[in-house]
Amino acid sequence: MSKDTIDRVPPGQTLTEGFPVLHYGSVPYYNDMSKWDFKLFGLVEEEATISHKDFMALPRQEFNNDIHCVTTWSKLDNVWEGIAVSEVMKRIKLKPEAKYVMLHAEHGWSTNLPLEDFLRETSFFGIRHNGQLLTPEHGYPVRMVVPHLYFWKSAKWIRGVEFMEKDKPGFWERNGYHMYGDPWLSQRYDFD
Ligand SMILES: Nc1nc2c(c(=O)[nH]1)N[C@H]1C(S)=C(S)[C@@H](COP(=O)(O)O)O[C@H]1N2
Ligand SMILES: [Mo]
Repeated sequence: MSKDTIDRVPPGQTLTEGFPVLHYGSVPYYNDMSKWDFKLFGLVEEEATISHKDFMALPRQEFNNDIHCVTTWSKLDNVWEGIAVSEVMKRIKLKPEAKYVMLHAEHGWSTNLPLEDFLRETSFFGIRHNGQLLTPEHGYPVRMVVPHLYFWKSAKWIRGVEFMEKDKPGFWERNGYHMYGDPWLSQRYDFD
C-alpha cells in the first residue's frame, strides 16, 4: 500500500474491494413507491413530508468518500450520486433547541448522531453507488451516508429524520455500540 493509502485507513481496519452487506433484520422490497414518504419531524417549526417523486426530483451531486465499518472493513474511493442534506433541510425550519438527530429507517431501525455531523457537507442521502442504483440490500431507494463516522450511522432504507434536544441511543447504540462512532478514535463500543 502507498503511504497515501495507508493514511486513509483508520486503526484496526482492513481494506476490501467488495461491498459487504450488513444489517439487522430483513431487506425491505417495495412494489408501490406511492406509499413511500420521507418525514422531517421533532424540533421543527412545522413537520414536513416529502413524497418519493419529490424526493427523487431534488438536485443531486457527486460525492467521493471512504467508508469504514465497525466490523473492521474499509472501502476506499466510493463514488456516489446523492442529495445534499442542505437540499432536504430547505423544507423545514429547525427550532433552536435541536442539537441531535435520530435517523429512522424501515422496520423501526434507527441511529443517532449530533445535528452538526448530520449537517456536515460530506453527509448526504445516497441514491447511486459506483454507477449503479442502490440495490435493495444496500438501501434502495435512499440511504444516509455519513462517511466520517462508522458505517452503521449510514442508515439504509431511511424514511425520516427526527430532530432532538438531547442525544438518545438508536438501535445499535442501545445494544452496546458507541454513541458517536469516530473510526479514527476506534469508538466501536460504548466502553471504547
Ligand atoms: N436500516 C438499516 N441501516 C443500516 C443497518 C441496519 O441494520 N438497518 N446496518 C448498518 C451497518 S451496521 C452497516 S455496517 C451498514 C452496512 O451497509 P452496507 O450493507 O451497504 O455495506 O449499514 C448500516 N445501516
Ligand atoms: Mo456495521
